[in-house]
Amino acid sequence: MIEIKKSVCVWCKAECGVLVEVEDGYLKSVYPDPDWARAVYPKTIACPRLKAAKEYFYHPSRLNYPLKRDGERGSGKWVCISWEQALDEIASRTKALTEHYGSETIAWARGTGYRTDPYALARFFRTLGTTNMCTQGQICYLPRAKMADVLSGYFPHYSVRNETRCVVVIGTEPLVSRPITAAQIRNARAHGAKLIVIDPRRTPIAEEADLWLQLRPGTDAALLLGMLYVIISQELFNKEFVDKWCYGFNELKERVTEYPLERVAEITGVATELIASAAKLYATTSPACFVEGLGIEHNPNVAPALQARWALAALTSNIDIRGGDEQVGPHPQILTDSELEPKISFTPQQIEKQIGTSRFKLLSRRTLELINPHAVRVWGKPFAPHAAAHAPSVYRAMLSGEPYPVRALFCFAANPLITQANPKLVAKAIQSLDLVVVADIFPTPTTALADYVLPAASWLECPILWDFSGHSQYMAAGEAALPTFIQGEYEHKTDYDIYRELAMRLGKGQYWPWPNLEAYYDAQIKPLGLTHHEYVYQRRCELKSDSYRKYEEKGFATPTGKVELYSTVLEKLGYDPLPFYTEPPETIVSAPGLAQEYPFTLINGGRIREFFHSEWRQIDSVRQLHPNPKVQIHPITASKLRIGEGDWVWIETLRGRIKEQAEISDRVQPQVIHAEHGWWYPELPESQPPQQRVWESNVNVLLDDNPDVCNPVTGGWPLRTALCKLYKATSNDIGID
Ligand SMILES: Nc1nc2c(c(=O)[nH]1)N[C@H]1C(S)=C(S)[C@@H](COP(=O)(O)OP(=O)(O)OC[C@H]3O[C@@H](n4cnc5c(=O)[nH]c(N)nc54)[C@H](O)[C@@H]3O)O[C@H]1N2
Ligand SMILES: Nc1nc2c(c(=O)[nH]1)N[C@H]1C(S)=C(S)[C@@H](COP(=O)(O)OP(=O)(O)OC[C@H]3O[C@@H](n4cnc5c(=O)[nH]c(N)nc54)[C@H](O)[C@@H]3O)O[C@H]1N2
Ligand code: SF4
Ligand SMILES: [Mo]
Repeated sequence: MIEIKKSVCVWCKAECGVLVEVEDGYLKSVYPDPDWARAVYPKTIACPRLKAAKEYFYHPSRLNYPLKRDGERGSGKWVCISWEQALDEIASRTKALTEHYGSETIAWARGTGYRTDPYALARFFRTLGTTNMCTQGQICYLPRAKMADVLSGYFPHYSVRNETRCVVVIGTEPLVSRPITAAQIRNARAHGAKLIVIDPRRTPIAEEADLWLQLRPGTDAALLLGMLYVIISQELFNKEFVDKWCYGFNELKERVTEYPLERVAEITGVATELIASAAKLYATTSPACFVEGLGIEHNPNVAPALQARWALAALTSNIDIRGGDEQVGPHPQILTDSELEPKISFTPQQIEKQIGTSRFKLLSRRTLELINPHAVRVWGKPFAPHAAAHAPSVYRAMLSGEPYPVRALFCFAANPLITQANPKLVAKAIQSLDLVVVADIFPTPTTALADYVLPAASWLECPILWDFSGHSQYMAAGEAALPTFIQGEYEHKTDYDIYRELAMRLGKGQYWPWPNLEAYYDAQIKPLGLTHHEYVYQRRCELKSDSYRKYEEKGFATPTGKVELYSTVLEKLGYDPLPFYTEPPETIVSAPGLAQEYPFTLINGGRIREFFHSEWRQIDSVRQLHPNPKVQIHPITASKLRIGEGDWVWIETLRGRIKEQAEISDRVQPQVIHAEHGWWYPELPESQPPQQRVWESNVNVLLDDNPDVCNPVTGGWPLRTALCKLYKATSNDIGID
């Protein structure tokens, strides 16, 4: 029998509505859903991943049964075991460890959303009583979201509309990373919007811009402070809004006097006239909104850059207006996990034990305590309870036993051996543990170090309820299209089922009354008067709200009820309440001696259309489109170093070297190079030493995660500025080709 199921693809951040054709439980095809309501849905997506859905789902290397290590860690030797055995053994080993060391001895790692239901994941570890979550959110999305919550009472997740008159794209290339946002920007452009792009590379979106500011990597905070200088000194701000709705204008005004344009131009390398034009264009063209990305979040100046970004939006009264930085608010009728079960919160002792948050405080529960009463006042419910341990500190604790022993890691939907900075330290830390459990869809360098590898279901097998942790304009839902289990062929489990079945074995079954993920979603949307299945068929994808200037009634959801130019929350946490600029730890300015040997600035990670982080390298039809990692090098630099197009080159920093293939391009400046991230070689056997398979083209080998160089507020590690040198690989060290 052929059925058409309505699903949501989460293989990248477009999160497209799709229809899945299924015959007797087998996947026939997947294609875009023509009725998908997301505003500017590109109806004909030429998406290589979607095209390869069958190849992915039935791939011969896919994990189909639980595996138990049968040799040294990393030896590539495994035995297939039953789910019963795997879950029983994991539960009893977990119990033994928590009884001996306390539950905080369990650390957990997760990657980016939307994969593995974030609420269910958090519920599992909350019931276990451990706060030691390592999340990529620390350098992706959480700084943006939390800083917006702290300063303005809500995080608008890309609110470009046709009415938007000016878009500031900073540190992101949405044409690759967020196709829906890119389409929204182009629609707004077609309706007359202006576009300002701030990026050290001439990206395709920069080529479409009215103004492109090619700044020196890592200097965004200074650039935005320069724009504030212009807006304040030329009185381009909205006085009425500032008087009534902004807190700390005079303090900001004074701070900004430290950033006259000549100084900012010197720091950023952007001409004074261009900064002034960008400031004027932004301040005089309303509604205006920001589309910010990793150029900010992977930047050592992440916190003050975000403060300056919010000050710009506030001074120009672009907050919570249609087409500006909209404040959609959490969905009033979708229950968060804590609303469903308020009893299982962490105890103060467990919170106290979270590693790293007494030093890096933005993502701590203390911050939530400071802002949640105001969220309740305005939104009727607290902010999503994102609170993350400091991942580099947790990995160090595994090695040192300080501040206490961390002896186990549960890793769900993450591949830290490739995606975490300083991954050789991560590998050493994982190697040292007593218990390592990794749930994934494919074998990865991280599963290679596990004691138990659990075969997770993909989105094609899971129901989905998607509201982007309450921040998206959209709500969307999809149904499970394929079975998780076919006798004799595969035995996958949804992450939800894994959490639940482990929790039952650990005596925490009372917190898991819903037998499966769909039932859990039914409970979350119960106030809507629909089941999840009905939601998929009756609503599917919808805008959450379009009301504006809600602050006029209840104020902003901040302690002062105003947008905080001077942050009372940061002040209480012991940080500078105002934005400022500091030179990143490793640049030609801060480390001129080092720069003599390592003269280039390395940026990396600009998204690759075909891949999602470390995924898809084993899917042939996709890999063929982009077989090797590429490093962008300016023609002048390449010719000086006698590097030709397609040559393999070594990129070396103080921490190590990796090899990528040269792409000679004037999209970067001569002193800057851009390397790709996420690379490893699944075609090489897991049993061989990791040198070539895991490290050889892994850009994170080059990057630092030492807590001393992490941003003091967010804890983020500096991914986008490092000094490096570059030289051609000789024929002897040319491996992968
Ligand atoms: N140098 C450098 N490093 C970076 C970045 C960069 O730009 N430069 N970007 C950073 C950013 S922004 C992010 S978000 C991170 C991403 O970091 P990760 O999330 O660790 O990256 P992925 O490679 O997507 O790894 C996710 C793994 O989860 C598996 N998976 C997918 N869906 C599911 C599921 O539903 N359940 C389970 N159990 N497994 C699943 C995939 O097969 C894959 O192996 O990388 C960060 N690392
Ligand atoms: N196809 C695909 N799509 C993806 C992903 C993927 O892996 N593949 N990953 C997803 C994830 S998890 C995320 S977080 C998003 C991220 O997507 P984006 O936020 O768009 O981030 P990137 O593409 O990594 O980097 C954007 C730009 O930052 C610039 N940049 C580097 N340093 C600086 C700097 O100091 N300042 C400024 N202003 N810019 C700088 C780079 O030149 C690059 O063009 O993409 C998502 N979408
Ligand atoms: S992988 Fe393709 S189909 Fe899936 S969300 Fe991304 S763009 Fe859409
Ligand atoms: Mo990300």
